[in-house]
Amino acid sequence: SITFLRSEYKAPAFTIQTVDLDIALNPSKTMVVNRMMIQRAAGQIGQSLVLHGEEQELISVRVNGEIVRGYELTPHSLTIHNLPDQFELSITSANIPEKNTSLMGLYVSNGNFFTQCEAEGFRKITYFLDRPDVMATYQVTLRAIKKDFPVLLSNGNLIKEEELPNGWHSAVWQDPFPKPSYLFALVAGKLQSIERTIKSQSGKDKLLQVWVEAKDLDKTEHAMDSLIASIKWDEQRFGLELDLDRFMIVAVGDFNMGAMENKGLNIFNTKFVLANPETASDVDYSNIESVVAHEYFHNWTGNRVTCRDWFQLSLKEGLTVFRDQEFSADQMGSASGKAVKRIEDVRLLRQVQFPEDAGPMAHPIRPDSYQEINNFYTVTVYEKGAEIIRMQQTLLGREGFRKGMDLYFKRHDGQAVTCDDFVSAMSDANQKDLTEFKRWYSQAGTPRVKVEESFAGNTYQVKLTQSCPATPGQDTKEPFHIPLLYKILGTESSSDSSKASNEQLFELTQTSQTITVEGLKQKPTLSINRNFSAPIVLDFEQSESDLLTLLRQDEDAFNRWEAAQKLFMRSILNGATLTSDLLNTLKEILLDGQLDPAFKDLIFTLPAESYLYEQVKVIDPQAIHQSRRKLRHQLAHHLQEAWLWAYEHHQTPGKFNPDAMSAGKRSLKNLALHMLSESGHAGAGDFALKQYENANNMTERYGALAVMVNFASAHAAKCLQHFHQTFQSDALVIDKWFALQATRQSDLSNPRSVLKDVLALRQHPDFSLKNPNRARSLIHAFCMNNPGAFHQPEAASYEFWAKHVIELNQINPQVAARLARGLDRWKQFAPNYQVHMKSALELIAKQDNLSSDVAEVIEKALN
Ligand code: BAL
Ligand code: ZN
Repeated sequence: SITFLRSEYKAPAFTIQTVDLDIALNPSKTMVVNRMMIQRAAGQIGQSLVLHGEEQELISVRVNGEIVRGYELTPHSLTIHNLPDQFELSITSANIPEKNTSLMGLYVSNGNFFTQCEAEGFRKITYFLDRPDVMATYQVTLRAIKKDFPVLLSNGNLIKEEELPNGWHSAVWQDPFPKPSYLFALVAGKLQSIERTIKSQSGKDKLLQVWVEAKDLDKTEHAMDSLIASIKWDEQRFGLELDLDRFMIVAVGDFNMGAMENKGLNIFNTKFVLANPETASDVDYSNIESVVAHEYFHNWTGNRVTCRDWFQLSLKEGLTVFRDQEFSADQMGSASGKAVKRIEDVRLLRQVQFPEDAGPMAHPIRPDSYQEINNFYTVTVYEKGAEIIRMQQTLLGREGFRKGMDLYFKRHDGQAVTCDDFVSAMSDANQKDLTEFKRWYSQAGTPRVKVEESFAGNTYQVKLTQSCPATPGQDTKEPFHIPLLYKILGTESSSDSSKASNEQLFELTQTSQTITVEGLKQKPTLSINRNFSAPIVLDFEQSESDLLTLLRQDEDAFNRWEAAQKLFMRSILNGATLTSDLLNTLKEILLDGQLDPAFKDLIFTLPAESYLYEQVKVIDPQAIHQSRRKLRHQLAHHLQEAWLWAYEHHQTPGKFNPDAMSAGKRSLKNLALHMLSESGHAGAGDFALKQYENANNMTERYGALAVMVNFASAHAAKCLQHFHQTFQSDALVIDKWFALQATRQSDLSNPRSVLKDVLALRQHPDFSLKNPNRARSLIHAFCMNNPGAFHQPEAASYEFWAKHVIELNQINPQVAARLARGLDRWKQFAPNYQVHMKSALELIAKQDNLSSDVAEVIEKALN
């Protein structure tokens, strides 16, 4: 396989100014005529034109109207020699959308046509310079049989519609903004829309549409509201206005990713569009809001300013995730809501990104190499990328960050640029040297900061020492520039309390530095890395009494939460008992009527198993799983009365409202139900059944069902069946039905029981590996989201995993490669697991016809 290197970037030898596509849509054979105006770039005399192209039948090539025959064609490219400096190139080709199960390029889903071009899908539609630094303006003519495909959509503005002979019709779309090919999109089929017209900042009318299948029209309101809120937010926070007259969102049931930011025509996985109270949970509502925002925000950070090459992916993704995180935090409506959002984001980072950064696929947020770019749409590029943007805002302040954004757009609007260009704009707008900071872009691995406190003779000192573990290809690391927000608590007795009582920013830039505070009468309590100001691991043996102080009174809600997480982690990993001080504090928190219920819910959400794995040298997954369950049992048992109070006092009567406060109440109520069941409360079974039967929303219904299934209630089977029957025509809810069973907790006395259920569900008539959401709801859910059931010291579940990676590899390489990541951390596991994991990996490695996607992941894991 080929490895692509960032250092080998070369500007294209030709540029394409305009693209005129004429596409006659037919599921079994779609014809594409692509007429381009092309120019030789300066200094490229004598170069041949090498276009990307895959899985197409090439029909003809014309230069300035004349047929060309002397081209070279390979399965991946078309090379044309002896070209003038400026010419019209017209290429006719055909492809077969209904046979396209990779869901890249043009494909059919439920009888309708959709495209996905990022990163390299456009080359399956036509021959092209399919790279993001080639930006052209597009005009697109779509033709199709009208009765089958009444709606024809593409990027930009609709300029003409026509009836054609034989029941065909056509539509012409023009996108006024130059764009790279990865932002091209078309949609055709039987769809309907809801629309709204709004006025943008400068008073222009904007038409907004959400397109879905007719049966889903009643599930579009939340996506539309989220879109309008996103448009307003970007105007207010960054002064960025929607630049098109029309903005469309389309939902599709077969989709590899969450959604795609095609210019003016965002295509979404149905999971991130469709919602009504009966079918979507609070988590779905909140995901829809943030994904709609994310794709909309790409219109500026990604589309108006795009990436020079795919190594720069975080330029648009890290920045856009940061923007959607800030938006969602602002939508929470309260300070505690913002903290809740921050905690949720950090939980995701630790659960998924920290393991990635410590495993065989570790890469800097701006990778130096890849075999398959699809494998680099990672939590590192996205979520860690967002943390690196957030740190720049922390270092420069919100106003400074805004100045940097303004300069970035002023310099680079309409261009394809690099991460360095972004940091230069931040640096120049603020006259701040970010040279060392840029190591965050080039070095992989999660930095660790060791914190050592001392107190002597009224002087308090904190010694900070940073290090970073080796990662593939990077044995040693230079120090990172780490912004640490901190505050010193308990300085009331200080002679000059003003000195130490405010939150401050410490910039750790060297291997070791010390913070000194003089004039204290007693040792204070340190609150550091507040609001998780840097994406690091803190090695800090803070005393239980200091952690309890933080848990009780730190006004930084993140560190309050963090204190509880640390104490829980010590209990799980070291078997430390929960002291009565801790239990009393937790009880006070749970019973505190002033505290945000969503925050309480997070306090009692234990560290994820995948994060716990990162804390030990050798992973014994069953030991960690059982120890974690034991801790949960203690929390359930000791606080039983408080859980009962929480269950009874977090009702949300009346019409369903997805707002943050109501959602928080429901999540705490569901947790309380879980804890009551765990504690063996006599009423728990009844509560669950009643909650299931009376629920007017999916969050409560699903929460109750989950409790019944996880605690093997006598009603579980009946309710599961009822749930399936009630929602059988709603694919997204049936996905939940599969996922719930795939992620249920294992019976400690019968560890194979979940696998047995999953094997049976695999044969269920509703199951299909071809639909990515469905595949993920069962296979990925079991293998990646149920570590306690999946990891057993035997071959069975690892063989199940390998078999499905192999099967999916034939159908959809991207979905297969995600699953293939499931054993990334195998070398860290205890030998009795490792041996079976290795065999499973080797079973995949020896297959012929592995896609580049799966091959790269498995090769790196075994290396
Ligand atoms: N650009 C791929 C999907 C997303 O990140 O929005
Ligand atoms: Zn994105």
